[in-house]
Amino acid sequence: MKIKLLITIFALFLSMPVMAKKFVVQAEGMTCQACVEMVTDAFHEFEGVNNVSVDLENQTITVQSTDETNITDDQIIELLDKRGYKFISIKR
Ligand SMILES: [Cu+2]
Repeated sequence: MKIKLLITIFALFLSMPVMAKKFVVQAEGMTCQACVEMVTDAFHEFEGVNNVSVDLENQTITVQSTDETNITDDQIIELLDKRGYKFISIKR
């Protein structure tokens, strides 16, 4: 049955993990869980962002997004600066 095959292919397609790109931001000034939440929420404002993880010990923010090209370095610098954190570098 052709339709059954099509449905199977479609179901497989849907179950594939979303192709995600990621970048890692090195920052300074994040000290507690409130900082983690603030930074996490801020990055989630960008379209396509599906995961943000903050490592307080290493002062890194790892952002996974379906399209990380729509988030510029300047936007990230501003995002951190506005909230009192310092941008150090970014690895894309
Ligand atoms: Cu804090």
